[in-house]
Amino acid sequence: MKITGIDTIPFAIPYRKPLRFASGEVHTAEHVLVRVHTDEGLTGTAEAPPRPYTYGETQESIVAVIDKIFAPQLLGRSALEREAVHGLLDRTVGNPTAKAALDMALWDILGQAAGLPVSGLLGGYTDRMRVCHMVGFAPAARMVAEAERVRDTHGITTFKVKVGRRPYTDDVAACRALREALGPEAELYIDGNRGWSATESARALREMEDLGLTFAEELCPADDVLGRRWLVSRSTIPFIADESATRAAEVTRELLGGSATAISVKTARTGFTASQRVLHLCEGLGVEVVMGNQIDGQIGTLCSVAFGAAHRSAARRAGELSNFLDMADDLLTEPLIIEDGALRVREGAGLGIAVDPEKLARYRQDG
Ligand code: MUC
Ligand code: MG
Repeated sequence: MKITGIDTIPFAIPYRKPLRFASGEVHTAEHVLVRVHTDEGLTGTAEAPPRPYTYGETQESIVAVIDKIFAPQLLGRSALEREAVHGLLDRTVGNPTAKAALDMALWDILGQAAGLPVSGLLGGYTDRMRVCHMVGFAPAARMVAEAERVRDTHGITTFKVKVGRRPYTDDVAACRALREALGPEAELYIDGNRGWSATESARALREMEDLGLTFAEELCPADDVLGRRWLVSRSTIPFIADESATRAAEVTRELLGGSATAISVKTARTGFTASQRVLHLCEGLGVEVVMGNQIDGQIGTLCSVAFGAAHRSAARRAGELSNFLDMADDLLTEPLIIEDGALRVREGAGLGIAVDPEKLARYRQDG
């Protein structure tokens, strides 16, 4: 089955409420819809979210690298030979979300060709994941109100709290307010997006020791190598590497170097093929994983839950699958629904992504 065409369609959907965190903020989902067409009439679909503050990609760069570099390499190749495709993509460094979208679109084609759901092909462990909601920067009372609304509306009881502001005591106060409002049954962990120094992080962790946090993620930069190792060595909770350890090689380096003790897996940046490499590496090393959120839209979220639910070690913890709730709209004909704190995998062959043509026409930016 040969690849005959690749569409890269930039689109923009506003957020009702922007998401703010230490390394940036998102007001509009300016993503790229990626579609891979084949000579047998099957089309694979995925979504690439540019995150310039994390990977250096922009919406324009994603379109350009696919149109100018990847598409010419892939046209005419078999859509079922992912290893060969990755051999070609890997000749270009960087561009993780562009490569990941192509990988997931190919898995979508594989699933459709086999008449099987991708989640089943990947591992088929379960049909849903518990959902964790990510709470962005705001005054403490607004963060509490958001968490309570999400809990009451969707049954979500796990929250990742964005930290990394200065003074760090503002974030400590927000986490304390969340714990007091949500009670001991809520699961809370924090993500600093490299906003604090190692010493600020250590102080903040000490002052939050009684809050029962499950994890701490990227509190300080991994590039502050010795400071980060010092922090991780004294942390009493697992320390998640997110943006500092994306590819398997980085994961190995950060874990063996003592700069992390758990890993965030994001299909938006490693697709399914490289996410499996990261996941299996973590299993082999005996390290916990969390399914992270790249501030995905509904298409990206569907990919994330398909992968997370497929694997025992990924499905063990709540996945970060709810940020699309803050978007004013989305592209799917049938919107995702989070009920009783869980999101289900889509049934049917492939990934089950059906894009609403009217919505795509409304939000696409390429004329
Ligand atoms: C996260 O887990 O850090 C914010 C920046 C980014 O790259 O992803 C989000 C969420
Ligand atoms: Mg993170």
